[in-house]
Amino acid sequence: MTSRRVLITAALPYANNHPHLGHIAGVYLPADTYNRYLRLVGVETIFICGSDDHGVPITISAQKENSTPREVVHRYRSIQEQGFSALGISFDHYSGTSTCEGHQELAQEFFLKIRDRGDIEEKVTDQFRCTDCDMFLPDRYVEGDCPLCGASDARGDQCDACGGAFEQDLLIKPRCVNCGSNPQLTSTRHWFFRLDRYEERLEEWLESREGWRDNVRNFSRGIVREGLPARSITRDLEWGVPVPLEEAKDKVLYVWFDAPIGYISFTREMFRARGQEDEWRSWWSDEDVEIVHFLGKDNIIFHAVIWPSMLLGHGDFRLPTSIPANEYLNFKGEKFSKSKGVGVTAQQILEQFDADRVRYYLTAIAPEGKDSSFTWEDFIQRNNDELSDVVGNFAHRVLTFTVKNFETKVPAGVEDSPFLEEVLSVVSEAREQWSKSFDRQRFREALDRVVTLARHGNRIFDAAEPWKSRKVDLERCGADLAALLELVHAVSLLLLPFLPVSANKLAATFSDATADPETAVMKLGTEHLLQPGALLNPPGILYPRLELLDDEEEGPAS
Ligand code: B3M
Ligand code: ZN
Repeated sequence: MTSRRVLITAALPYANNHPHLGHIAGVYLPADTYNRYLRLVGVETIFICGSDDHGVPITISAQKENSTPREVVHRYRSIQEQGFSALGISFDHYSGTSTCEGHQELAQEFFLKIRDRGDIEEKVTDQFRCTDCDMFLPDRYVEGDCPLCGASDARGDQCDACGGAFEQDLLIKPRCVNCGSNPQLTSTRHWFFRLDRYEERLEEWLESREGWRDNVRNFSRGIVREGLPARSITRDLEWGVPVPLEEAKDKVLYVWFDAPIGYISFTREMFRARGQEDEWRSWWSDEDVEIVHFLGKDNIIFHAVIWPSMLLGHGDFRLPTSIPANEYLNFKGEKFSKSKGVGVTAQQILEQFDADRVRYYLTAIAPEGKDSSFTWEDFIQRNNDELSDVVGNFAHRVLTFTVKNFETKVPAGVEDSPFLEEVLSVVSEAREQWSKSFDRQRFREALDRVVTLARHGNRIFDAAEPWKSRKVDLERCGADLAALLELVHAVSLLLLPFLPVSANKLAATFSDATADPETAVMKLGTEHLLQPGALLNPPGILYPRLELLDDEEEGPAS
């Protein structure tokens, strides 16, 4: 039996913010859920993430907070790690681009290898420079009026108000973000990645991708077909990976050049820490490994066009197998945004609700094919209508009935239940569809399969009427209950990737049968799996109904 191997990454968050539900729903939660699913069905995986420490976002935060980039990174990295772990998002390794052993060297190696092929060229260009601050003002360091729509807070070369992009020198009334003074266009030398040389190979590769989400594939192909201009990959900054050239001493690599290399350097760091010196290499170079990058849609171009070009230019590593990018989760009609104070952070919601409630809702409304919207009312309602009234209620009915009438043990005689066949058939159908949805990376649909299974459970419970048979034919009643317990067991296992804490509690009811959940999942629906007479360990009410708080519009009080 050849074992399948999947390397999962989640986009590296800039180390300057509190993770909010938009990030979680779009990137980290689906990645974690997918990882849990794969492990549950016996696939070998590694799950890699860490912080994106370099670049202008971090230096601006440091200046605003009157601190250093290193301090900012240090502080936010632990905030982010805590947020992720509180939500049950468990990486095998969480590192950071400014601290990972060997990251800098690997990024420099990429630069030099690509340059050796002749695919990096130098150009002198005009960039804004602030004389008062004595520095060049890359990207977001300069603000001004948008040359396209006139909005007053366009940043660098793009405007959030109209979504337009333009050359930096077109910005009207430019000002330095630091000190507000008027910067001057000044010439400076930079290094450009000749993406045009990769167009054909990218086009061919993108065309051959099967099973990708349309948004990702079409968008990337469109960009490549339009033609790829050379992209500047160096910056006049102090914070970052130094450009490995004598003549570029005061420059660093563009943050988007070094960040994705973190996926590789973090993998290497993890294996080395485990004492497996060279194991990382096979994960990045063996043909059988599937490399899956989870990210938000604003990162597609970097992962589906630029990063593959970098990998081709380096030559030793394989290209991503799939790039499940999500659309946005909105909050009251606006994109979640820390800087604009729109949305809810992981920490805020976890002060009021268990992680599994958050995981449930964010998966149920995951912005997979299009944007979706978070509202508090809907959060409460989906949790109550589905998790409490369908899943929780079904498990609770079956289990309390067993506790009261069958000494908390799996009753004997399941084969004699006329409902067994139907139970096995809905379970095997759910199990199969659940896998299919997961394999297509449709997590929302996979979750829905499980809720539907629990709905079947409630229906079968009603049809079996154990409260009646109990009085006339206790054996028959027990047989039906045993069949229904099979169904509860199946629900608990299929929920494991989504709701690690509560599903584990439910699965622990059947400790005999779930000692080895991997095998149990494989067998679901093929035969009955519970041992007659096995003692159960029911969890009590798993999903009590949630209340909408007074301050519902604003969400739970903080
Ligand atoms: N830090 C961008 C972002 O947070 C960036 C992702 C890097 S993934 C290599 O949107
Ligand atoms: Zn200035």
